[in-house]
Amino acid sequence: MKLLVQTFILGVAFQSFSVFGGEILKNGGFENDMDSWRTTDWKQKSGVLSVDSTVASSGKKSFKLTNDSFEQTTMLEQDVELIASKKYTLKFKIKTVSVVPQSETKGAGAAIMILNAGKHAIEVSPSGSWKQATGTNDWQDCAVEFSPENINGSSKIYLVLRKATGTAYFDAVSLVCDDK
Ligand SMILES: [Ca+2]
Repeated sequence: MKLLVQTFILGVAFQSFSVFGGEILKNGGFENDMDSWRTTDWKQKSGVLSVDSTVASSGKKSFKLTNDSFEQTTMLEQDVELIASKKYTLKFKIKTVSVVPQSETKGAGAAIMILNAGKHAIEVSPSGSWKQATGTNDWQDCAVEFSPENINGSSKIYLVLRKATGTAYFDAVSLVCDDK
């Protein structure tokens, strides 16, 4: 009987941990190809996007976004559930090849953003929060903590190559809730 009770308590503790301390994203390393991700369907011009099995920071695959015109914005998305005022950590790896932003265009370049009800919760790249990566860089780490003030319904995370030519690779994308 004692053993049963202990097992039950351990089970409850583990469940709490997986809800509040666990990884929110699925397939953030793209080892299962497009599983849990989808191409963002919108009216603006899009470039080309695909799982890439020749370049990876971990495992064997990464995700590749390529634009050949400044008019293109290319995005991949996944649904995430965020709770207002909770603390989150977003981490990922990004590699860029000849990313050239359209001149005098706000938000041009490569980044990850999270939107809730169409509004930014966060956008970040190794250049900083609310900034985008450009140029040619081997794999760089990016990590940011954020806490959304208001949440209205479901949220989405996007890998973005916006109003810039060139190629951006993403891998090891992780979103964790830090609040216990
Ligand atoms: Ca990978």
